[in-house]
Amino acid sequence: SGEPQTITVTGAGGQIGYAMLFRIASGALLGPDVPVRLRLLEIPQGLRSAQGAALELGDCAFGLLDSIEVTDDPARAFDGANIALLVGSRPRGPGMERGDLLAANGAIFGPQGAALNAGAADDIRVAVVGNPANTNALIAAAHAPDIPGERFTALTRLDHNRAVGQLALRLGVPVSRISGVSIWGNHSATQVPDINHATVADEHGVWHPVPERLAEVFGSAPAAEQWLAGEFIPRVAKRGAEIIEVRGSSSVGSAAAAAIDHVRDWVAGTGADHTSVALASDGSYAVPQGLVSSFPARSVGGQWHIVQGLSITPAVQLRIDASVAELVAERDAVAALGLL
Ligand code: NAX
Repeated sequence: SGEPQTITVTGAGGQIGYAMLFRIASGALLGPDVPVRLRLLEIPQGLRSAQGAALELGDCAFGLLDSIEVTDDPARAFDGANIALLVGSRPRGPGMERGDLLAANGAIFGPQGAALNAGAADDIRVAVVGNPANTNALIAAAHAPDIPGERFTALTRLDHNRAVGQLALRLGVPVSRISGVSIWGNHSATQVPDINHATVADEHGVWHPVPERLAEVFGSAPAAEQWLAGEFIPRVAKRGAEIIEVRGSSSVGSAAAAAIDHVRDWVAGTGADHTSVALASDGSYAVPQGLVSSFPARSVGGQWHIVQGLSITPAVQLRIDASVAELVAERDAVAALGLL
């Protein structure tokens, strides 16, 4: 069996943390051969809840679970961390201005970035789940000058998985027959689900372009476009609100599953299909360098590589421009607050 890996989960006393911990400890993150050391970081109000989760994890007698530690000290939590799942954040309260939200999260993600910089393992990989996820990742990275910027990512895999799920449903195929979906931009209502490079396998395993299949399903290409703009994109972008309405509580299990997919693919590789991940732009697709934006990406050799050379339709480009503009505004706002 492999060397134990240290996995730090922040907000571990919250809902997504609770859903995530059992799967991490059972091997869903790093596979059945890698023992895990869990570090659960909470603020003082959340400690009891995290301690309760730790008690239950012990009761599972997971063979891979090497140890669990619960703490409210970021330095302790990130010491030697190989993987950090930054879930705890300050959600937007009623009447809270965007500036207040960004400032409150800067006060969380700045110090956590500094603690990662001071103590994390050389191979640290960071996935930010807590919203506003892209900009929180930007802030954390800015406080970790010794960690390569590419190690800071934010979660858009839930949006990606939702898009795959909705497309599969409409085409009447299992998700395993869908490939090549992309999410661009911010993890927010401006996110851009893009199916223009997606393919769908028929019952013989032959892959067909999704835009062509949709045009067949809807009778014409314009009718398919109408479905994409009027139903598919808003449904994916507003799925969180739909879940709250139906379930009476926010997305928890699917968010935890997406975070695990994100890290597992980062470590183990994506194979032929690409996925979506928010990472610091290298200037690809004219997204300003350094901005943490979602791209279609493959993981090879433990590193994300943005899929290059995709042709962007004019309609998608307009949406990407709006989402990137939102990210630039968030970055400028946190820069003005002195958080970068
Ligand atoms: P909860 O409120 O259940 O849990 C958050 C936990 O974080 C709480 O226990 C709180 O005490 C803790 N916390 C707050 N500040 C902390 C700090 N400085 N250090 C350590 N812990 C801290 O929220 P939950 O439903 O678990 O959601 C967590 C975050 O995920 C929210 O910001 C939410 O908006 C975000 N989401 C992001 C998604 C994505 O796709 N990127 C989707 C799901 C989710 O909405």
